Amino acid sequence: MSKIILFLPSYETTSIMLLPASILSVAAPLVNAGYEVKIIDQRVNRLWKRDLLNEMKKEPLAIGISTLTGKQILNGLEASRLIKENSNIPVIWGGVHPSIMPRQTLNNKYINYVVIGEGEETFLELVECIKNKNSVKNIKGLGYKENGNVFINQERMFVDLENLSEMPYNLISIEKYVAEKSFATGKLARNIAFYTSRGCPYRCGFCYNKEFNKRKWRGKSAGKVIKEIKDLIDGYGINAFEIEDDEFFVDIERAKKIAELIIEENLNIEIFTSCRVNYVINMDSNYLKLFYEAGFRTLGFGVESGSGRILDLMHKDITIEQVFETIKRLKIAGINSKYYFMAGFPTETIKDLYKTTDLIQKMKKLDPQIRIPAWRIFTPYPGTDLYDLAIKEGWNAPKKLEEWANYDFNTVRMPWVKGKKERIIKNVIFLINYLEMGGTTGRGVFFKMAKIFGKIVDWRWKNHYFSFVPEKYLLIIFLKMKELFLFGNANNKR
Ligand code: B12
Ligand code: SF4
Repeated sequence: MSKIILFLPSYETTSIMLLPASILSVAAPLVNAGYEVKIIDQRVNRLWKRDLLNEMKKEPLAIGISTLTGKQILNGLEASRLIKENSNIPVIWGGVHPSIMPRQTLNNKYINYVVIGEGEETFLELVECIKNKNSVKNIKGLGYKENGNVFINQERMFVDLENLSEMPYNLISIEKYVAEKSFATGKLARNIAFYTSRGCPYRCGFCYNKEFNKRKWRGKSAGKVIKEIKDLIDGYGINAFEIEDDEFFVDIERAKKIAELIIEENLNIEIFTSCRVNYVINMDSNYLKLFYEAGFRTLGFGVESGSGRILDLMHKDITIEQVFETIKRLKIAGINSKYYFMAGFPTETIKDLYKTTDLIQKMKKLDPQIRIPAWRIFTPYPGTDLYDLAIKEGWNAPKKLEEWANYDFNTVRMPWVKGKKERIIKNVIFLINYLEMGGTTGRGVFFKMAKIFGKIVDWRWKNHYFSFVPEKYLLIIFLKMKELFLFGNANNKR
């Protein structure tokens, strides 16, 4: 039986251990076609080097590596170098980053092929060609090198999600990816990442979707989604699902049908997924009640900025009024909500930043229970509209694959984020994290101490006084102590 290795590099930016969905999806059709697939997930395998070298001795046909933009690139390159220094096995890169930057990726000497876009069909065809020593020039969705030249073949159409093979969970130790807490409620549960659709029709200027998914949303049917949920319940005792779709609610009738079937079949599960505020304002109370009953206990929303100008710049296509209305409606429905923000957009002024902090304050006033998980730093990912604007505003885009390794959401690296602006952003990020740890809303002795700081935070928020935060250092010590006492074992938290 021919062998294929699939490698998922670690990203080091988080403690979350989500299912390695990218490589599992690519593995599924290979398994069906009779290939032996070995998955090495560097995030959960400290002995990955030993395992990779051992598997390479069994002469696999090819090794596939999956990467997003960011740290995974560096780790993926380390693995690729190891492979090339010890063998002639073809190295194939796939995933969001190589798909958007195929030429730059192929310019790296350790990489032979790039699979552009969804990998299920392309990778299988490539592996068959490698096995039979056939030409790859007609494989749609593939980039390759020949005589030192890079070639990019014709584009591939999207795969039909309805006909995709089941995820081959038997290739991994699934327990490594089951969290002990429901991501929707934080209660004890068996939580797993889950996917029901791909793509999104919106056009947010910082998002990969426009380039990667061409604004085309594709969803599995409600019946298929329910079958897959039931398989996870029956097979692995899962009762909490973190739906990681780009946008679950695009086809509202499908979403409604899924909710109805969950209730009808009495599945008794909890669900977290993302949504858009403009969807909620089109859902009446019956709709929201239905989703609550089906177990949708938390919804996540990208709001990004409190400045209308910045929202327009990024084509977010939402309004601040919709944000307030969403908070009110979800509060009544009993559904928790999280709102994600970003800072450091090109042309963003300090006034714009204050509009965002003002908005956060108003939102928290409307419902103190809402969560603001983070104020992330804007990063110009390749293939996005704001990427071009960032270059116009003076940012030097990476010229080589490895230079992209430093790009994630958490680092201030844009030339316009400096001086007072940088101080404000960094301090607000810190203060948001503090508020999120229950600083002003919790109970107990630590929280009482936190309340004193909470008052200062409130004052800062009201007066836009963020550029100098000396008590930050006291808070850091305090939070470290609190973490030590209260969250000593907190794994899988986000
Ligand atoms: C879950 C998730 C995470 C998880 C884990 C991701 C993981 N690798 O397991 C966590 C929360 C850790 C995470 C972290 C980050 N994420 Co994230 N994440 C997602 C999310 C929601 C789902 C990813 C997923 O599993 N999709 C399902 C699978 C089936 O799709 P896929 O991965 O694209 O795989 C298909 C193809 O790409 C291809 N393919 C993929 N790999 C391979 C390999 C081979 C060999 C082949 C042939 C094909 C192939 O075939 C697959 C099947 O068709 C996506 C959005 C989305 N819905 O896809 C964002 C997304 C991937 N994340 C994104 C970002 C920006 C990040 C962060 C940088 C954010 C941060 N905190 O800094 C970090 C990056 C971590 C790092 N690299 O350092 C961006 C990526 C942009 C980019 N240019 O890379 C996305 C697209 C979100 C967005 N809207 O912009 N993320
Ligand atoms: S709504 Fe979300 S998934 Fe869709 S384009 Fe905007 S950020 Fe991307």
